[in-house]
Amino acid sequence: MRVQVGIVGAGPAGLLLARLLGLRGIECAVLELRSRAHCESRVRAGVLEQGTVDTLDDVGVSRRLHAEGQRHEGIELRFGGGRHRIAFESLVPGRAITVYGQQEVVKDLNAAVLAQGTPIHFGVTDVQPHAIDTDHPYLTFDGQRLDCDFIAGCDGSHGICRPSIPDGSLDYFVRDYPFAWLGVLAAVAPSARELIYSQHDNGFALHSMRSSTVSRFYLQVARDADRSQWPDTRIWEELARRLETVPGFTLRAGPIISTDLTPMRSLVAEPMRHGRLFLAGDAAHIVPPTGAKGLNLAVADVRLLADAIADWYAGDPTGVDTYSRRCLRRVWRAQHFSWWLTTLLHTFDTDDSYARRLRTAHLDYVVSSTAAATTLAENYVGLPLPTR
Ligand code: RFL
Ligand code: PHB
Repeated sequence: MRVQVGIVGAGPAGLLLARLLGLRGIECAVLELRSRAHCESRVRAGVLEQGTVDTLDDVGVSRRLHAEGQRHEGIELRFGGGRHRIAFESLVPGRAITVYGQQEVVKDLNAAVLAQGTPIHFGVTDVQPHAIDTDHPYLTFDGQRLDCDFIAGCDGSHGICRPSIPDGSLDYFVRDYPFAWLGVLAAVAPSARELIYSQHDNGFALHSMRSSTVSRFYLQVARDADRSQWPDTRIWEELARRLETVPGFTLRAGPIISTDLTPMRSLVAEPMRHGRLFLAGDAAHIVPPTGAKGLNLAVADVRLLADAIADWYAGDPTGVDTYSRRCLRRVWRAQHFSWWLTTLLHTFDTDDSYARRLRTAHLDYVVSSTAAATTLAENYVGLPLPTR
């Protein structure tokens, strides 16, 4: 078997790359470890930046997103019992976020990629990149061989592509936080129209949603927490406490559909290329979910990668040679933003009364200064996407 680009991983990065390349007439194939049903039901991100929505519009994969997703022109910050709206419509006019589940994006992309005739091999085990230092790289899987000009490693943070790069070729930059997020999906109408990020002495809480009947919440918990320590009644009590305001706020509770635990971590592997293997999305970098940047960064990476590969086939290798440097600029901006928001909104075991006062002063500045609120808003809705 031979294609121009072999893509490992059918998450948002791999699927969008397959779509972008397909539209340019570049032949590819996608190899995915898990089943299609599994990929389409994994509950993860919910916030799409303006540039991500624009990209999905460009590739003709946004009909359902516009029909079923919700456009939000603000978020709320809560601390000390107060509530403060960060109003995108006045701070960053014309830019907004769209709340639409990542698994819905994946469903829409799967359908478009298969419809354009690009094969997605689901449930393949033992994928392995070879000869990435040569002009003739190839992938093996399940006893088969796929020759290609380029390999795109879009296989997430636990994938095989990054570890297949020879030891010592990548620099790693890592920050582990001493806590995790307990994610909760519940069959209950959202308790507010917009997302609420709440800083509380007991820890951070986030109110988000998926539809008019499904809410999504997150609670800061210990890094080694386990679900048995968090029975449903404790989850609802803690959410109500951490989201509390003066005057009161009523949190709607309902049946919990599922929970998940995400240890908070930042990681960047540089450069995002080794020979003919290009890394994109979580395969190259992860951020704590506080800034809602992970999926959006994956989209920004593969936009650049698709252009770079198309230019290479047209005889211009510049884009391929500068791919890593151009991606990393945005990646590090997102690293900083995610670290900043995480530090601002979470509690740390090392906090003393001085640290708590500093945090309150910082939050107070963010919600009372137009300059500070604009910094939050423009990073949150997403800086303009890079061009070639
Ligand atoms: P993915 O989605 O992990 O997809 C990688 C794919 O590769 C497959 N794979 C392999 N395939 C073949 N061979 C192997 N050896 C393989 N190993 C793995 C996997 O099965 C999978 O299908 O990476 P990608 O495409 O780079 O996309 C990244 C995003 O998924 C991730 O950054 C976001 O989910 C992060 N994130 C958020 N991002 C946002 O932009 N906005 C948000 O609101 C947001 N919220 C979140 C999040 C992530 C969370 N968790 C669970 C980590 C909230 C949470 C709780
Ligand atoms: C979500 O809805 O899953 C979500 C929203 C905002 C975040 C992270 C996750 O920062």
